[in-house]
Amino acid sequence: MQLIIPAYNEEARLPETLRALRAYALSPRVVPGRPLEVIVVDNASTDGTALVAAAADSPAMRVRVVHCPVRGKGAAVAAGVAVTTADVVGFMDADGATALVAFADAAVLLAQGVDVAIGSRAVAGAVTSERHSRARAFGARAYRSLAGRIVPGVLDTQCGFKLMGGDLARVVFADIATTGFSFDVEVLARARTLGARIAEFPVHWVDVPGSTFSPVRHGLDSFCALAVIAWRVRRPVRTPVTLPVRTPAALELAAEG
Ligand SMILES: Nc1nc2c(ncn2[C@@H]2O[C@H](COP(=O)(O)OP(=O)(O)OP(=O)(O)O)[C@@H](O)[C@H]2O)c(=O)[nH]1
Ligand SMILES: [Mg+2]
Repeated sequence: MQLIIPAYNEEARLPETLRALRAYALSPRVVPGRPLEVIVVDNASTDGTALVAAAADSPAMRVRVVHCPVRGKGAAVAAGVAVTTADVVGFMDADGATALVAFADAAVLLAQGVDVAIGSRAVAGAVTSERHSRARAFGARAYRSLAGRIVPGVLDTQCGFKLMGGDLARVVFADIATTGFSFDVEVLARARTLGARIAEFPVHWVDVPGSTFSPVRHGLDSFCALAVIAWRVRRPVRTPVTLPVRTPAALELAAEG
């Protein structure tokens, strides 16, 4: 399995996340499609993000650093997916906000035939500790309700943890135009257009200080991006695409997880 971590000025938060991932990946039967390879995608970081990522590389868990020329979380994740080859591809935030048991929960869904397993803070069973300001919480609620119109039935498009079939990920991300924080909504809408089965599962999520999301700088962008996505995904797909079917090997690996 290949896991993408977009990272912008994450020298403080990334090392602990990579340490925890390595320990988790080494514990038995937890990560689908072992061995786990991590692809850290950096762009424009002005700190030692690339250095701390490279330092975490080990035979037990390979860590590769990819540089993305385009700014933004969406652009970074897309650049990461573009270099993947694995049967199962995932992405996760550098802050380690989502408890890693999410791998095991997502693996169960993939083994059951789900194409996109998304961590959610909004379904029954989720445990969250938020420390966001009232203004941000209000913005998040408005955002969720608009995003829910684009991908009906999905309650939390923005949790940073998602796993999906590798072939599906490569097809979907090849066409993604959203470079910022709203890219998840376009990914889910496109995946659904291709007939993918999407399932949310509850996560344990803690707010980790040091967010790169600025409500003022990124908030308005994120809402505008939703309008563009709604317009883009309504347009007919130009070339007919067949939904890639995961191989039995991928399903077995997921089940083993
Ligand atoms: N490469 C890259 N990564 C980014 C960029 N912007 C954000 N990220 C990464 O995207 C992930 C999510 O960002 P966070 O800062 O945790 O923000 P968030 O999860 O949307 O919001 P919070 O709830 O405040 O944590 C982190 O791993 C960031 O480093 C960017 O421009 N380039
Ligand atoms: Mg975060």
